[in-house]
Amino acid sequence: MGSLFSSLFGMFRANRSYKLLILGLNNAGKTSILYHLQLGHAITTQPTLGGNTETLTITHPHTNNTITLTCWDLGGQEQLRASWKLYYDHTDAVLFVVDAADTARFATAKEVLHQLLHSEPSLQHSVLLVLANKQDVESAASPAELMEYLELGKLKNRTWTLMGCSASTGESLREAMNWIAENVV
Ligand code: G3D
Repeated sequence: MGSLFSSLFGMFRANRSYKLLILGLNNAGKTSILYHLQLGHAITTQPTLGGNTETLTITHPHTNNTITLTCWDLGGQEQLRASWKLYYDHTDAVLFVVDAADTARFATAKEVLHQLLHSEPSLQHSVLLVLANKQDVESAASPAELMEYLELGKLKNRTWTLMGCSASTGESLREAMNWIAENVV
């Protein structure tokens, strides 16, 4: 089927549940990444928070591996912030997606990311993968440029990385999931 996820299970440990959050500003490409990952699978549960959240749960039939991905927009929806906290507990990894071609919103993305990491105690132990998405767009900032812009060097006591990717072409999504599988303890 060409599904990325069917091969992903080989990367993750058996008999273990993984909880991943895909977060970022609207239009960053979160839903596209989610759909890319589930290609060939039809195991989707539908929005629970006013239509802004999508959750995908995949269980491997033989290894009892379960991977839950929850995806929502950060920024501009203050009224929902309290409900998001329900999803933070026991998060293994945060995938923070940035539209690398949308330079006008880098400042907002940076603010939202740092606020998230500093104000959510339940995310303290999550690893962080920042995805500089839309690398197929010519004007996109490079991963190195975005890393500097987002001031990721300021992060202390956290396992993190930044990778470029394209949800349109699928570029680097496999590497991204591999990094998560290797870095979640
Ligand atoms: P969101 O879930 O973060 O809000 P979406 O973002 O996944 O809905 O994507 C927003 C728009 O960006 C979509 O375009 C989508 O096709 C596009 N997009 C997502 N990822 C990429 C990428 O890697 N490269 C390019 N070129 N476009 C991307 P539309 O036009 O459908 O709104």
